[in-house]
Amino acid sequence: AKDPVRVLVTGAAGQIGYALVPMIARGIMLGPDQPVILHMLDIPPAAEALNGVKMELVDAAFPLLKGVVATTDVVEACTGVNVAVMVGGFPRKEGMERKDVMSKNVSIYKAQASALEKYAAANCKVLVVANPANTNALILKEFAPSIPEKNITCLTRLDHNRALGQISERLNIQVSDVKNVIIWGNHSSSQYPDVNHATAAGKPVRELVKDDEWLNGEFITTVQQRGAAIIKARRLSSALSAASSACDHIRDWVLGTPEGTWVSMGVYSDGSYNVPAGLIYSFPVTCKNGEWTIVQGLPIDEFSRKKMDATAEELSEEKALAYSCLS
Ligand code: NAX
Repeated sequence: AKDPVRVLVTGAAGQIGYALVPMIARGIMLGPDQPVILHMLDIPPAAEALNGVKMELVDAAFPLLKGVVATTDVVEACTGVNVAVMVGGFPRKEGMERKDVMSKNVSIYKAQASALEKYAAANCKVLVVANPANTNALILKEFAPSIPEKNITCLTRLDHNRALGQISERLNIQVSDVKNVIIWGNHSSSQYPDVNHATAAGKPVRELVKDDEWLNGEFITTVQQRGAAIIKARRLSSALSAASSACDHIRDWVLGTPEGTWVSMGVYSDGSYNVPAGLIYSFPVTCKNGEWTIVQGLPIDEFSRKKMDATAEELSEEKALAYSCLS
């Protein structure tokens, strides 16, 4: 039998946490033969709720679940973890300035970066879900210099999956037959969902849809605004789809992407596609042997270029704002 993998979920008493931890314990993130030990972190006001989640995990009697650590202590939470899913953060509340929210998250991610750097297992893979996801990941990278930058990523897989879903609905083709959409840039409404290289049942999506106006307009805004549409409908933000996509992100990263398929991940830019180096930016990637590689050489038209640059610009501004919170 395999040794258990330790998976940290921060913000585990929250909505996404509640959807995510049973998926991990059922083997959806790391595979049906991979035992796991869950480390769950939250803050003291949520300690009792967190303990309730732990009780439910015990009650569910998951065969793969070999242990549960539920704590409000960052060091205990981070010790020995192989995978860290960072869902905890400070949400924007009505009337709050952008800078105030940024400042709260910068201090959370700075502290958690230091704890991961000191106490996580070597080669720990980190996925930041909490918003502003790209910039939180960047702060985490800055304050955990000994963690390789390749190990620090943020979630744009939900946006990617949303794009697959919209194409599937429009063409009435199974979502499993749609692939190679791309989310470029920020996990925010400036993201650019790109279908120029996407296929459905092996054929180019643009040829099948035959409606460039929809693809360049409503399709893009629907994906960009999907989070808001879910909030309007549910009066709560997306949780099951976010949790499921976080599992997809880690599973593909660890176990590899299928041949001929790429996925979107927020990763540290090396300047590919003329995206400024030093931002955490969502790119198309393939994964093999536990490492992601940016898909190279895709032709980029003028329409795409503008949208890719605009979302990069927003990320540069976020980065500047985050740094201004450090001083
Ligand atoms: P909830 O407010 O339900 O849960 C957040 C949890 O984090 C709470 O239990 C809170 O006590 C905890 N927390 C706060 N500060 C913490 C800290 N310093 N250490 C540990 N835990 C802490 O939010 P939920 O709906 O679960 O969303 C979580 C985050 O995901 C939010 O930042 C949200 O904006 C972000 N999202 C990101 C998505 C993505 O695709 N990247 C999509 C879904 C989601 O909106």
